[in-house]
Amino acid sequence: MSEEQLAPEIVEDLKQRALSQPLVEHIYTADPSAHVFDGKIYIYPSHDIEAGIPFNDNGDHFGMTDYHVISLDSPQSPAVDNGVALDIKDVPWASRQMWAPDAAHKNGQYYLYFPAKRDNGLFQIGVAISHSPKGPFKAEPEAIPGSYSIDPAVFEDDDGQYYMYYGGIWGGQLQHYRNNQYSVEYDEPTDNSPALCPIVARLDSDMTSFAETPRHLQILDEDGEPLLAQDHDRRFFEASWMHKHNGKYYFSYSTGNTHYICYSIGDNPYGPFTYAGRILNPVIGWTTHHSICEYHGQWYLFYHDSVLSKGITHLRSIKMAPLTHNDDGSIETITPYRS
Ligand code: FUB
Repeated sequence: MSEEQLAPEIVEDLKQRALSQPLVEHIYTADPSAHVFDGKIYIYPSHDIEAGIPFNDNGDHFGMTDYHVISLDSPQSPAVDNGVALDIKDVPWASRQMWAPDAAHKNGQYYLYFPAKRDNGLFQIGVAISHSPKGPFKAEPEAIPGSYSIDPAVFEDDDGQYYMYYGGIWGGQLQHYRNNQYSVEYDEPTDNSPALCPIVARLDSDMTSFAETPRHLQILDEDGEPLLAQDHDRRFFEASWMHKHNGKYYFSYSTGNTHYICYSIGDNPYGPFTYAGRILNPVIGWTTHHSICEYHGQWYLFYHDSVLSKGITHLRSIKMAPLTHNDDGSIETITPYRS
């Protein structure tokens, strides 16, 4: 393994200063997508493992093979691991790398959305269905038609429509798509061009297909101009999430190589969204990925870091912390370790 571990004394110091502790420590978990279903908190994370694949910039060492659902009766309750909810061997179209999932509930059915690579090395997004939020989930035989890239996040609007936000650059392959078509010739835009943005599509009433052609969502700066590809502190990288607060739509995401969770605000599920600031400062570990949900009037941020594994990027642990919306609609920035 080419990743270096943090020294024991640094790990001990980080544990003491950590804003919150891992929700579970018996397995590594990451990319927590949290929802309140039936009055409980259900978290749909990636299940990190040491797959024995050498570290590379494509993220092949993130070689996950199944999902576990973590539940909490309330924010103060112990987190419960509900066992294997879906295994890659039961997904006919997928061959490897089960990355960040999300879930949705409609009419008594629960839908687990997840990215994985096919045999040809391309990511697609699949769906699996259960009568219980804990699973087990049964995978549809094929991936969602027209889906690509990674990190699906499904948002239910107040009018009962569901929208999927997805995409991630570099290992997530979004840079190889234009107008929903793949070409290895397509790449990241040049520095002064608008940055690549995430994709949004409304889900069909069956929850297993898109109701419309997926489109890019725009993230604009304070002057109404698209964020540029060179603006690594603010441009979209991966880890889409949507929540609604006081009638406004908050699209949040990871900036990847600069390690921030940022947010932008819009007036409808498609945007455009205007960049509004940082939600989470960098954590220990390369990746940062989050979700936001409300429980009994208090908002929470769910996130991960690599302190438990002593800094190993692909062995992460999910955490949660209270999140505050200020009166002006801004979100207070969270720093994950006390100084
Ligand atoms: O967990 C694998 C990948 O790492 C996720 O899909 C990304 O968002 C990053 O957290």
